[in-house]
Amino acid sequence: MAKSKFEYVRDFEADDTCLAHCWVVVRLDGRNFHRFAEKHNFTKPNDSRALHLMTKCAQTVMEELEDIVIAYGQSDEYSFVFKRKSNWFKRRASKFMTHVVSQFASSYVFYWRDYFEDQPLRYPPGFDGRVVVYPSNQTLKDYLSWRQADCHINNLYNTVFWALVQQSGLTPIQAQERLQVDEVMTKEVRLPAEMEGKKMVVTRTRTKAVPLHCDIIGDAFWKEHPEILDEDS
Ligand code: DGT
Ligand code: MG
Ligand code: MG
Ligand code: MG
Ligand code: MG
Repeated sequence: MAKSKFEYVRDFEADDTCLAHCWVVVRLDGRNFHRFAEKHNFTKPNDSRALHLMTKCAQTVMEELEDIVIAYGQSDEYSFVFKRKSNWFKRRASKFMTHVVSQFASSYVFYWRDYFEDQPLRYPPGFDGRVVVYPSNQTLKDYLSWRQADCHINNLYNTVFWALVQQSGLTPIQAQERLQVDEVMTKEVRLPAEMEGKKMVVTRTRTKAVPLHCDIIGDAFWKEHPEILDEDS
């Protein structure tokens, strides 16, 4: 087919190919979920319906899209890691990001009723997305650790801190001292009892994505799941 004289406009498209052999991470985040949580009567600080819905959406993304090896989520955000050698859509960042975010957002609406039952969805939620590439296993693990540490700091710490102050009558300083034991979070921890002895297969894109609620900062998780960072998976 002959090229039209208009073909040249393609040259205006920017090249957004992700650097070869790097881990590609897409992180999405709910738009103005401060308001969304209020309008939908989310319980504070954690609404288990909302969190489980987020995880259902992440599972859907992992099952519908190619080459995602792990996803990590907290609050109104989720990160998806594409394998280093993925050549999905020729590694175009915009393709990775838009497919992840649109699949997630439509799933959020599609599965809303399964989790919120008698709480109607009052307006369409939105999510932003970004792509970051990480050049080594260590930087990827540090990225995921950063997100889990963020979760820990924002969520667990504040929850327990205010419970100690408001419900147990401790002073803020006493509560802070009590929470010093949080240091153990940086040590290697065991997987939850229900996961022990279980063999998990997560290397194939089309296998079922399984939600785990465990520490990913320590080495135990990564030793238990060497396939995630395996270059040839
Ligand atoms: P953004 O992301 O800049 O558009 O604005 P927000 O409001 O989404 O801010 P962000 O993402 O930094 O913070 C997440 C908000 O979502 C935060 O205000 C608390 C709310 N949120 C997330 N999960 C829960 C939950 O389980 N329960 C309640 N009550 N609120 C939650
Ligand atoms: Mg934000
Ligand atoms: Mg948000
Ligand atoms: Mg957020
Ligand atoms: Mg098309």
